[in-house]
Formats: sequence, structure tokens, C-alpha cells
Amino acid sequence: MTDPDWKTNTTLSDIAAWLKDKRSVVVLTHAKPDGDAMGSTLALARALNLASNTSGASSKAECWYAGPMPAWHKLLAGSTKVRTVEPNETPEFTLDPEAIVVLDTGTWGQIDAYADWLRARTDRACVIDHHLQGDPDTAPMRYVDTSAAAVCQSSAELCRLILGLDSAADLPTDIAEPLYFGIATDTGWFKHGNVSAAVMRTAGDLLAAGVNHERLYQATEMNDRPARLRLMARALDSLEMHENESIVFMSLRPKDLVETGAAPGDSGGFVDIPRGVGKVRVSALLTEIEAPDKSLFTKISLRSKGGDDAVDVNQVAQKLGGGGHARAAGARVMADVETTKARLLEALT
Ligand SMILES: [Mn+2]
Repeated sequence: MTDPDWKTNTTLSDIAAWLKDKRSVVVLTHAKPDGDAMGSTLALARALNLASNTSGASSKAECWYAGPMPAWHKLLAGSTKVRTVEPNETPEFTLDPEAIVVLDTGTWGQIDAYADWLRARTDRACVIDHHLQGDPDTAPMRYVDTSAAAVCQSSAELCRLILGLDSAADLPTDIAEPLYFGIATDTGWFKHGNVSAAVMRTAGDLLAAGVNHERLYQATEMNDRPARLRLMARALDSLEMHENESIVFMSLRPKDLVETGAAPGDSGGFVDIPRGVGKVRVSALLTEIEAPDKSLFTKISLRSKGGDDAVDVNQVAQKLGGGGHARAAGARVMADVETTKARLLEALT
């Protein structure tokens, strides 16, 4: 179900033209950024900085992220100017840029670390997203392509336009690499149902631009810390099966992180593991988090398997105040993990 007000009202060429003469740009994305979020924002910042250096203008773009950050974030960011806000940190934002671009989300709840800052500046904001829901008041300019597997597809086209290139295959490798990473991760490294001819064409162009996909895969997906494996063991140990083993829940509590020495970002991808079981239609990871005021809330990550009897987890997440995509969605429930489990099971059955 798509929000009728949540739709495109501009084009990528108009966004490229709008960004052209801006001297300062802040590029934002959702909290706990994934590959698509970091890939799309880094690529855009690099393209804007490259364009400004070429023209001799003083235009400079930087990316802001709200943690927890994934293990590979420093590797992907390299020397690009980024600012990271850790969870529970109350940041002081004083920068007053000429333009703000929000990528891979348009939902206030996913950008709450800098929501007050952005609310005072939405007049110069633009959202580029591929999710089915968003808050139209985050930006007057919106480009929403819900058919895109990753926002990096749109970001690749925007970078091409900003740099005036004929093809994404002509992008500099340091711009192509984060874009490829975003497309690869949002498609489960080209496994999920969202893979299309357009996805493969863009990915092919990015490889032609010099991306070393094997090195990128090794450095990001095969470079876990041992603590992540210990946390995975906890998650698997918590496994519960419902509805004739078609629904799987895994849960993590604050003590699981402490006792395994894992970081909050270490649970990324766990929710995909149960999908390998034939009977499983829906997999959920519930992570209980203690807020600074000691109250408990639970983050839900939901995945469903494709096929004729596929469950639309976006609709399930919406019942709990969240959203996302048909096969991957999430929600945040202001309750402990046991209460949240009961509410999720009710929403699913
Ligand atoms: Mn995405």
C-alpha cells in the first residue's frame, strides 16, 4: 500500500541542476545505515565534490550518519568527509548548508537524530527514496522510485548527471564502488526478487567503471569480528517457530550484546538466516533495547520469502507503526521483547 501523497514530484535531472550551484550540501540517510544508505550518500557527496573541484567553485558536500554503524563503514567512507552520531548522543548541529539531500528514507522516525535540525530547513531539502512509505513533509522535492531495488540505482543516475557523463560506466571508480555495494547489498548480492534487468545493467556499468567486486565482497561480507559469530549463536539459540514452522522469531536482549562483546550493528543479516529453511515464509529478528531513561523498546526486522504465497511484511510492519518493502520491513515497538513478540504474532496471523 502506497501513501497517495508519497510520490515523485521532480526528476533526477532537475535535482542535478538544483544541486549544481549549491556551495554547501549535507547528505543524510536513515539511522543504522546499511549498504544502500551509505553507498548512495557517499557516491553523491563524492560526485558533488568532484564536480565542484572541476569547476573551481567552493562547493563541498559531506555525509552525516546516525549509528550504530556497520563494521565496514570506515572502509567504505575512506577519506570522504563524514560525521557520525552515536545512539544516545545528543548532537549539536550548527551547519547551515544551502542544500540537504536525504537518501534511502523519507520518514521522520528514521532520521530522528537530526530531525529538529532538518525541520528548520526543509525549504532546501530533497528526498530520493525507493520505499513504499514516507512523510511528504520531510522535503518539498521528492524523487521516489519504488520499482528500484536500491536507491543506489537512482543515485548512480544522479551522479552521472552531475558529472555530465554518457554512462554510469564512465563514473570514477571511487564513486562506482559504493553504488555497486548498495545495489549488491539491497539485492542480497543479486539473489532477491527485486533483481531486474535494470539492476543488472547498472551493476554491469559499475563493474565496467572498475569496481573490484571480489575485493569488496571479501572486505565487507567476509570480515566479521568473532563477537558477531558469538552473537549469531545467541540469536539462533533464541529461535522460536510458529504456525507450523512457517514463522520464525529470533530475539536479542541487551545482555546478549554485553556478554558476547558484540556491537549493536553486529546483528545485521541475522534475520535472513532462517529463510534458508524450506517451510519458513517469514523471519523476524526482535532486538530489545534499553533507552537512556531505562524504558525498554524493541526493534523488529522482518523478511519474507518470495513465491505465490509470499507474505507482504510491509503491511505487517505498518500494523505495528513501521514499514519498508514487501519482502523486507521493520518497526519499532515501545514495549519489551515478549510483549512485542505477542503483538507481532497477532499481526502475522
Ligand atoms: Mn535501500
